[in-house]
Amino acid sequence: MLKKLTLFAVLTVSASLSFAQESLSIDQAWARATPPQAANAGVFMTINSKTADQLLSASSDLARKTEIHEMKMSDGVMKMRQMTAGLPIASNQPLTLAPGGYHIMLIGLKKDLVAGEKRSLTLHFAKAGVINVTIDVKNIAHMPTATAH
Ligand SMILES: [Cu+2]
Repeated sequence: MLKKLTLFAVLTVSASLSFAQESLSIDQAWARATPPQAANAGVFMTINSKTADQLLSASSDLARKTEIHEMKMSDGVMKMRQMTAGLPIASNQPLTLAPGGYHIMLIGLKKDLVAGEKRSLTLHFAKAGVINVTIDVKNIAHMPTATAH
């Protein structure tokens, strides 16, 4: 009986450890396949966090610069700006980066993004720290709004 209790305690501890590691997760990171020699590309995803956090910055070796951007309709014109302070993430409220809204901007692409490929991106969070993300490159037509880049 005592043995069983000890085993139970060990299992509980390891379960709570993995719970802590997974307090922040990234779903469905993707980017559009780019036309040949495109200068820039956007990366999209959904960020889930059990605790409030902040996406501070992103980095990657796919492009010269990697920035956090917001696209917004302003006076009938699609405008894009860099979120220099990063993106706040509320607890248990998925934050979706999607075309026409928040995105990670790869500026000065070093190589075309080809449909079917997987690329990697690193995200830096205030609390969750460094998280590596796999980007699925998809063959999705550009929306007219994307030309605002
Ligand atoms: Cu952008």
